[in-house]
Amino acid sequence: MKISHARTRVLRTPADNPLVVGIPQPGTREFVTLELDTDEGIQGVGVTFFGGALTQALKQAVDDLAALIIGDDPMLVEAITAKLRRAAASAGPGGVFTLALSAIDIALWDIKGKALNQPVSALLGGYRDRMPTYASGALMRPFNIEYLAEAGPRLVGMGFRQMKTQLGAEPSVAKAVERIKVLREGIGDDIDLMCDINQLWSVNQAIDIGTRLEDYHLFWLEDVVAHDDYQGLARVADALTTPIAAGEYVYGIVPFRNMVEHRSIDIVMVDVLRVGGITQFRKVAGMAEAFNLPVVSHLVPEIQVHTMTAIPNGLTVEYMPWTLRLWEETPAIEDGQIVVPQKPGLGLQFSQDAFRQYQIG
Ligand code: SMN
Ligand code: MG
Repeated sequence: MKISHARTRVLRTPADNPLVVGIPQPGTREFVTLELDTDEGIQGVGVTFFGGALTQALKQAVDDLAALIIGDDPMLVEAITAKLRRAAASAGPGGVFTLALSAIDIALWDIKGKALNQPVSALLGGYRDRMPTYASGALMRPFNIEYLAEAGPRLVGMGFRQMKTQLGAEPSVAKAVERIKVLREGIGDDIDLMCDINQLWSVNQAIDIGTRLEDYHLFWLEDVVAHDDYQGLARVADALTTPIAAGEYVYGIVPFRNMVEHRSIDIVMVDVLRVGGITQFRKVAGMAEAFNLPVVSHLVPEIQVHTMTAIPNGLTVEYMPWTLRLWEETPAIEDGQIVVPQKPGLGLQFSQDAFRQYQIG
């Protein structure tokens, strides 16, 4: 089998989240999609984003990389990605290059699954056919406390057993603690509650506020300080009983080595686009396993359901619905668990309606 053709598009969608009810969500998000064809009629699909103002450049990067692999055997994923790394030279290892590479890597795994008639989850290891997932993007930092009091129980009513909120913009420590108190009281003690700081605290703030939050039994505190302050993060992880999660902001696999070596994190969060695709995700998962650490996924649940259910140390899949409208059908959620589609490959097909409605390039 040979790669025969690549087609990329830029889609601009509304920046909403169906898990948010009754709050206007202005703005848009942009995604780059990839359809990678082979001479045997099998097509692989991929997606990438985080391009910001460089989204057109990201599309171009996917086009330029894909042009280099026309004629290559799509089953040889490591050989292809190694070739693309060499070709990109010093445009890597992070940033637009890696985001573009990830779209190609994801499409190659989709092709491999379709060619071998197996879901990608099974190809990668096949540990289970479903796993816990948590509602994300629904209890955000700008939303007021009255909204949190309503929205937390509403997510429980929708069947979620886990959910994530955010802190980091409150005018006082007391206001930060109050938000978590209200949420915990609303959802009860049996629901897992995570909290994302998105790098907004200093080490001292993280230890101070984190200590005061211990009573509310958070499932994890995420990205409490700057993502590359591995030693600072380790001080926080050491000071708190609450598990510390991080990893979504780093590019490639090497920063994970630094985080686990410094004992900066208790939970390894992997963004499949920033890490370099499915191929690199597996390597980080293995590294985490060697350190007895669980792995959690970041964004694109429809893709991460495969990476996460393949591994023995997967903890929970982030159910952030941003990309779901790009596809005809996405993985089911049953009893708070995300279910692996049993179709070959990723089990995903781009929605032609989404292309018609949202394509801008
Ligand atoms: C997040 C980061 C980037 C984009 C969307 C959401 C957030 C998360 O940190 O963990 O979901
Ligand atoms: Mg996060």
